[in-house]
Amino acid sequence: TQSVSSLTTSAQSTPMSSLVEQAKKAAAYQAVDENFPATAKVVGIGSGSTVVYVAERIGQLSNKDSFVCIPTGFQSKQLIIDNGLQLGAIEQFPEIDIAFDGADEVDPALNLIKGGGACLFQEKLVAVSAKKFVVVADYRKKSDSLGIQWTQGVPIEIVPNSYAKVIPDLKKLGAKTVNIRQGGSAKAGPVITDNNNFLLDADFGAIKDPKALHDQIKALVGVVETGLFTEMASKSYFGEQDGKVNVWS
Ligand code: ABF
Repeated sequence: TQSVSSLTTSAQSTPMSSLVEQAKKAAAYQAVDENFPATAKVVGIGSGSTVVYVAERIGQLSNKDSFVCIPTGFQSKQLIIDNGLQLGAIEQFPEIDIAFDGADEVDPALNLIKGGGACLFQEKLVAVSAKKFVVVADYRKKSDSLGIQWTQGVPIEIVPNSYAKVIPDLKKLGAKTVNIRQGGSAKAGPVITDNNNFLLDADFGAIKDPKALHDQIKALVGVVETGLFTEMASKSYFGEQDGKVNVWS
């Protein structure tokens, strides 16, 4: 078997990994250039590898001392600091002018699956607190229907001692498999979120109605939040393999 990072496209000999990197950067730079309000005072910075380029681009703005940035997790906080941006807390700045974040999967109605990076709660808090929420991604994240491209399941944050109840409840709602996300090795044990919770990954196959599924999951005792983000994003920027950027709105 060949690892993804060593694959090359047949059209050109650019390694797949650098095509993806270029796509992420192109999407992020264009999203910032087209959407960043000159008068922004509070800016949400999401998590993941595409947002790295969002923070880089925002860090190049000459007025970067005139706004604060609200993080969605530890990595996000580091990105803000590393790019010379002012760090703020959402408790202090609950009204966000614009937020940028990545996604694991995006459908044409701009429903999202997020949480592959385990920061979904803070990401959703920032997204719903923002007047405008812009998604940045590469071409692999586009999907006709959620649950098709992202096959690891819907990330769901739960209170730790509720898993034995929530897992069968999710299966009753139609989940084919539900896994407690593990920390990378058998010895590591469950991933612990920034809020000291567990994450479940529940595979529902193709999701016909993301909002309805979110509502059903959210109603289960023990569930803190789901990685289904509906009616939040106003635009999604996808970097393509040919270097262009596709915008869904
Ligand atoms: C965060 O980072 C998550 O919600 C999502 O899981 C992930 C996307 O990361 P990347 O940009 O690295 O694909 O936005």
